[in-house]
Amino acid sequence: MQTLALQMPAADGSPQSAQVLQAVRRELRSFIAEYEYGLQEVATKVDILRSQFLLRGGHCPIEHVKTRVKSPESIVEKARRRGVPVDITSVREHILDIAGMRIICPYVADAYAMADALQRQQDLETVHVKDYIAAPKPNGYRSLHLAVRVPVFLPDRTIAVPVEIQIRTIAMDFWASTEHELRYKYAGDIPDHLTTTLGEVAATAAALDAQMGALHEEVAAPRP
Ligand code: 0O2
Repeated sequence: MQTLALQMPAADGSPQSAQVLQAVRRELRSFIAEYEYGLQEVATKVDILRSQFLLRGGHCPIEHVKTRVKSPESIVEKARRRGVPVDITSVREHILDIAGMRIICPYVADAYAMADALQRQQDLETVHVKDYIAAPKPNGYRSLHLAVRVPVFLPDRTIAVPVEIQIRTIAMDFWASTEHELRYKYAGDIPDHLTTTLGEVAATAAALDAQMGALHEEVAAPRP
């Protein structure tokens, strides 16, 4: 069961092959369901944090939240790209972003505040933190990535489900969405002149974040 391939075997029309297909479908459904449950658990935590920030009447560091579970095709593609065997056991262990949450914040300081608020939660195990805000990728990508494991209580056992939480500002998200679309359009090989433009826009977005952050601090400070 645990080494079942993540891809559908070819059907040959025989009753045996129909049974195998049905078993693979069931296994795949329950594999994906684990990640959906993990996302629900983390989404509840983020909802509670948002509600608390709003109840306190101050600034809310959460602009909006998106979640997604990677499609089986995309899991297989990532496993191949990383040299991970395409079976459930290996994928479970090595691909940590099957469940993904994106938290969009107004300001850079909010992104770090959200990361701290989540890391303080004792039942969330932090697997790693990648700070692409402090150290942006060469193409200009900025974001804070937390890979966590969240406990999910099933009827007969508890599982620790990996969830990747990407935390970024509105400006970082705007840039990343367009860069992602361009990467998709050019199948990963973005033409040089667009790569240059993306680099320039990333610098503009970083400058905007810095200026908006400074203005927000001014708003929060007592009036002289
Ligand atoms: P999708 O469609 O968002 O799920 P990898 O670099 O992916 O082999 P790792 O360690 O998972 O390995 O990388 P990392 O740096 O933690 O990034 C994982 C995710 O961050 C990506 O998932 C993207 O969502 C996002 N990301 C990372 N770098 C970039 C970038 O340069 N541009 C944009 N737009 N997004 C980025 P996937 O699986 O690539 O895609």
